Amino acid sequence: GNEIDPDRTAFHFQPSKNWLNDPNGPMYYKGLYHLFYQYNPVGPLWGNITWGHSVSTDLVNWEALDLALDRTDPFDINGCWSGSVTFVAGEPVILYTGIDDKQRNVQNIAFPKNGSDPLLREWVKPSDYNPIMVPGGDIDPDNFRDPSTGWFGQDGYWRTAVGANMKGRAEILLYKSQDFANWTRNEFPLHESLSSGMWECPDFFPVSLSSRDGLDPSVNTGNIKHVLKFGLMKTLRDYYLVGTYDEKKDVFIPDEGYEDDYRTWPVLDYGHIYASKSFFDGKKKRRILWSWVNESDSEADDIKKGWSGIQTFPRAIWLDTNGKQLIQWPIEEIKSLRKQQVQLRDFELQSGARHEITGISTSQANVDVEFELPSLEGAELFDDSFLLDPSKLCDEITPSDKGGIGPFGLLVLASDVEGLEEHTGIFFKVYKNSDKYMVLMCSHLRSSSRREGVYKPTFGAFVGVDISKDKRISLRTLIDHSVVENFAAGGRTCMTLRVYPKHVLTGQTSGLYVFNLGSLDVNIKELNAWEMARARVNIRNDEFISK
Ligand code: DQQ
Repeated sequence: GNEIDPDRTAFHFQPSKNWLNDPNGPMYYKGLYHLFYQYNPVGPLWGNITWGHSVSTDLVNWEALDLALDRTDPFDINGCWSGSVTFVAGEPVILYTGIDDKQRNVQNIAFPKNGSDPLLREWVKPSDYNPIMVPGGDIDPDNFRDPSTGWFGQDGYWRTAVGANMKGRAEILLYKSQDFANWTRNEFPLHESLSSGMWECPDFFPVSLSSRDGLDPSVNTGNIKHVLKFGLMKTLRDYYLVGTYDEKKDVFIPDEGYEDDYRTWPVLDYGHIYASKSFFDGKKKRRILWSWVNESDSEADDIKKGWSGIQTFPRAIWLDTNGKQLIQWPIEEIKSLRKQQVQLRDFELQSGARHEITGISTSQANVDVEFELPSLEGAELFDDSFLLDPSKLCDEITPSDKGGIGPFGLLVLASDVEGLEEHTGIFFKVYKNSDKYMVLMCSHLRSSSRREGVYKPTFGAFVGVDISKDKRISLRTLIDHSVVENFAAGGRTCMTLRVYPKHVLTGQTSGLYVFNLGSLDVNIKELNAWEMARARVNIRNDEFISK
């Protein structure tokens, strides 16, 4: 019908309808970017999983193609689950998990039917090859999946990493092959952990210590580290470890300082994302990451709107010069969507102030702000028990108790009426812990929507910056109707939110505010906000597909 769907996004990747989850097999090939994704072709809830497929020239506008992988063979008749793409002799090859006719997780391979078609419309799954890896022995057939992009070793063998749960121990199994078709499991896993149950969607890649450029997955020389990234089924969060890859032993060795305790590991995004996947973009020599952002409303709402799930806006990722943290930043192509801009410079945000940013529409916007602190005196102390669960500390911050330094930050998607009945807060507060200053970043969703059945958690994280040095903290926020992506301190700490404002249903516009509830005045060094254009995302175009 003609009813407006206020939750639908304008520049985030989503199919025109139905269910989407994990991003799969992203790649750049013959002038086009490809993104596949876990897709239910017949409904808005998880099930009947196939690989949806879209292409783009700029990673912003997307053309929808037909399914790349469908459930047609005994080795994937119950689902084409997550996987990756590897370039083998210049041609893309898919490795993916099939749910077979015995309901087992098996690994399969698929090849382009015609590698000279830049759209890679058809894929073949040779039955004399498939399945290429089967569970058995110590491998649980329910927990054996998500083959990573392959990498090639000095010894002439390909490798791929597969997630598995071995009686409560998470293992990233390593398989080797000379021809990419026949695979043998290595005696030792690439990595294992006792702390956390099944690891899904392993992503293993080199990162440079001296540049933001991305690296081909097979690089293992020079000034580099390796990153092992994965999703924990237990917490539905993505984590990563930085370390080295010993190619002789075929094991990943996390850097010193990591404990086998997932609560201490860096979280890729402290908000609401899962099952992320990165790839090396040979065109611009960078590594790009997508993550699935699930809905936070009810299944009934998803059925009503006919769709569920989006991808984050693509992010370039690289290793911080400290060699410890991944940095994530929306790819530069986002600038093509910028429309009108408003700006604040050296704006004094006094204690207790709330100031509206006017002049642009802010339900589809990009906000960049830098807060400057005149001093760190008066920072509150906090209990060490919060170190492992910063969201608890965030939960205790309420508008009525005036803090020391902060909370200051943004209110987004606010109903433009007195009292701000609906609003989402993204803010900072500076604490002192022993003799160290720490920046807490929080998102409050408790007042984000008046709609019922919506999950409205509080998210929190400590931002990895030394605030005592430059006394500044930056925040970049992408607002797109029902999703808000936040990047603190230049992309060191990310927090993605789902927000379902109700006020827009009655034609009300959404407001954007800067605020400061701390007792210390804060200076806004600079704020730039752009209204964003609508991208062309997966509008079915039969002419494009058949050309
Ligand atoms: N989603 C896929 C699995 C993967 C999970 C199934 C992670 O392959 O482990 O849709 O979200």
